[in-house]
Amino acid sequence: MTAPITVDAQPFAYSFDPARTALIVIDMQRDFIEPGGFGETLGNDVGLLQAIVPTVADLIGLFRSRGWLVIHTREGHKPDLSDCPPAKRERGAPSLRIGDPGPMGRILIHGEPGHGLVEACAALPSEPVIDKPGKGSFYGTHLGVLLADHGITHLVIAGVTTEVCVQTTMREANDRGYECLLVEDATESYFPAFKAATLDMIRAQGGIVGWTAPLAALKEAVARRMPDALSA
Ligand code: C5J
Repeated sequence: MTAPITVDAQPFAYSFDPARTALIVIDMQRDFIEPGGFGETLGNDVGLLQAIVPTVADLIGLFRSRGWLVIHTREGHKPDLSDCPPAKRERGAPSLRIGDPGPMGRILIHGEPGHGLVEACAALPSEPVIDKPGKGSFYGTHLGVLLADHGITHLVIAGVTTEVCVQTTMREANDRGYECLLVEDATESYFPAFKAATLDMIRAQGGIVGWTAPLAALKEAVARRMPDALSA
């Protein structure tokens, strides 16, 4: 075990061993973040999500600079929609639904332009990308096996949207025994009040779902413990 890194977090300090920690970047996909995608067709202001892209890229860069594990997820479905329950497809805006043709190809369908990650947060060929049919990253995926294979016990979490796929994944992970830190300024919602409420819920009752901290606190903790990471 390497000496732990301790982050000034809420509701109290978060300590992690980098060798047992993965960064999981949730659904930084064009369909949620860029104009013309699924998020915008649902009537949302994607500008809110676009604003965090540099911070998420910075966080990914921090992990890459140390050689720590980075995992990406993408929400999406097979072209025949066999993994998309009608209950999921039939809800939402009346205009465009999952699988319908949109400005960036079929909405949330594997391989379509909108399903891809935004360029600034693209995965390296060596980084696992988990394709998930649900909001949580464990449901219907091999994420649990992947984490077990790497001996991961701690997850640093970022991505969109805070109260949907990010929170669902964090709750799934918490129930499986992972110690989770959500990076506050590397996650965003179309609804600022929902983001604020989610951060409050996560760290309430002594960290019932986990911890939260800004990226600056994480970088400061890494730099304090490993000074050569300062440039990340
Ligand atoms: C949503 C997600 N919001 N990635 N997906 O439908 O949070």
